[in-house]
Amino acid sequence: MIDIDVELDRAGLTNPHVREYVASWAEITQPDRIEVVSIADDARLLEESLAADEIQPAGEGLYYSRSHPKDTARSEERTIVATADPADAGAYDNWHPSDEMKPMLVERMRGASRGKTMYVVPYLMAPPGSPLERYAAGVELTDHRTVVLHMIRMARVGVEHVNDLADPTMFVRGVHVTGDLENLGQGTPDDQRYFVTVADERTILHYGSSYGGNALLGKIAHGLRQAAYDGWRSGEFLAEQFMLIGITDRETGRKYHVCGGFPSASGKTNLAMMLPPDSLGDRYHVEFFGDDIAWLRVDPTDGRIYAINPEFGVFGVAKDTNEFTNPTALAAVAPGTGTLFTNVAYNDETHEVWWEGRTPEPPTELGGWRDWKGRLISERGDGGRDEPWAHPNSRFTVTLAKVPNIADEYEDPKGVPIDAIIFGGRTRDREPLVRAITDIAEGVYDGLTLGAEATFAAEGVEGQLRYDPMSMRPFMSYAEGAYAAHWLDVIGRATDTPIFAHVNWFQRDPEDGHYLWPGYRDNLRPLLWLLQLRNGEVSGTQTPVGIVPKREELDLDGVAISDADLETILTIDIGRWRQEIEHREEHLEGLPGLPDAIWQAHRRVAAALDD
Ligand code: SPV
Ligand code: MN
Repeated sequence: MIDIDVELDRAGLTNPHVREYVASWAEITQPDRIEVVSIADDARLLEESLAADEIQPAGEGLYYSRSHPKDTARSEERTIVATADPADAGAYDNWHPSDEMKPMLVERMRGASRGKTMYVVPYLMAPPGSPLERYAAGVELTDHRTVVLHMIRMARVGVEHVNDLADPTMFVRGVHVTGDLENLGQGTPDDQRYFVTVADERTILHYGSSYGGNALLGKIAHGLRQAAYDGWRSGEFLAEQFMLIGITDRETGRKYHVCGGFPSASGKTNLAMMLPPDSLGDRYHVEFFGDDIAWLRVDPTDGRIYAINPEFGVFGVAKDTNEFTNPTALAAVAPGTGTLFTNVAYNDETHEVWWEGRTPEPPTELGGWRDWKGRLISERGDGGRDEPWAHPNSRFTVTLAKVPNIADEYEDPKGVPIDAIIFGGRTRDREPLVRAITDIAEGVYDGLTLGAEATFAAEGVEGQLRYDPMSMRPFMSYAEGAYAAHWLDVIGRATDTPIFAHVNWFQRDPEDGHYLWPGYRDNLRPLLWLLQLRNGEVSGTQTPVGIVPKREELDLDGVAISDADLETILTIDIGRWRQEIEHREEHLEGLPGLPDAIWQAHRRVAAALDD
């Protein structure tokens, strides 16, 4: 039996409740060694991982890792929220009784760390000193060193974050066991994986993966699922899959903050890291706060909604990241940043990395290049042409501080006041460039009816949305009715309410399919209009589904768009909207216990469309 106390003493981990929790799980998983880590251990852990060939060098201060080929993404089917109360079951949270789930997880984890090290990762999911700090402390126990390297980049890691808690029992208890990835039946009826958040016990038990949100328990298991549940139970805050940016108008000296949700593959990271278009670059400065999670609360001093990004880093999708789509991200992963790339293509000889969309064509000199599975491209038989080199969910992991336009106040414990909350999906028709919503219930209703378009027949009916309320579908941790009521309550308590808006960068021409709006940097233009609308500087045109810009209200200096295309993206297609309302009705009926205010908002919009 290992002497746990010796290691906990060495690391200065003094919280008796954390010590007890570590000891009780060590008894279950039975590791050979135990090691408490902090950010100061990063360099040593990198050296050890390189020596053990778990990661490879990818240039100066850059690293590369491959995951097991059967373990490359979050699994929604295997992700479960468990509590003691069946009323927590919603349409999306995959609720199971906790007294059924816990013994199953303990069984799978028993003895699973024999021969391995159990890393103890104490962390904080908030800037230190935040009013929400009491919900932010956690400890992840993991058997995987690469997961530790990721956690050090994605969360604030160190014993100081759990030693002196106001309530020493108030930390999230996370246990991550990788399991035998070769033999877990991933994706089969006999799938052995379980990713369980026991929300009413603030316990997270993940078994059967070492990838992303399946394994970095601070990020979405704690930062979204657990935090959403805590925010609701306490009544204090919302935890959402939102990006968060700041926009400064140098001419007026005013500073604005915008947060918002976008289903995956809708360009959320690109938007969060956006630079202003050249013609507006002198006047406006855009700052990055976060690309994936925001916690929102009402501040009693000024009655405004304040947001923090609880994360410490970015776990960004590599695919299609390039000088045009996201120059900020490329600068953030440059040499010397400590970036860890996962499942991109890697060159054994030059230590370069590459992914689809990094350059229009893959490297022509194939020598040394291996795909994400480790196969030499030159020996693949397709000359590198047929199968992708990088996995579509390949990632870069880097701390926020390395993002060149990171906001000065990103660690401000208070957070930043929110002016606008936006939602956006990938929609080829119907959704205009931007429509603003000033009524709170209609704004929340809009978030609840957010969706991403089904892209091919297998995913659903063409033109019909896969609804993804607030972009939280994979992260819901209690019933949607209560979730909507909590939104109405928190935003309703603000005395200075943010404006809501729905945005869409992806309208296409029905004939030739070209995108009507150039997107990327130019996306700042509709956001500026939205902020001007909130300030009363423009008035827009009221439509049944919100306020759209009059064309002369948008600053379009230097934008390549035809008059006809502009007309289309600023116009409401009433026929298509009536169709959508019917789909929405069905969608809302599937969300149990929605508040009356949401149904009334729905009926108001439907009636306005029929006028
Ligand atoms: C997402 O899938 O929305 C992510 C990545 O942010 S993961 O942390 O793996 O969930
Ligand atoms: Mn995400």
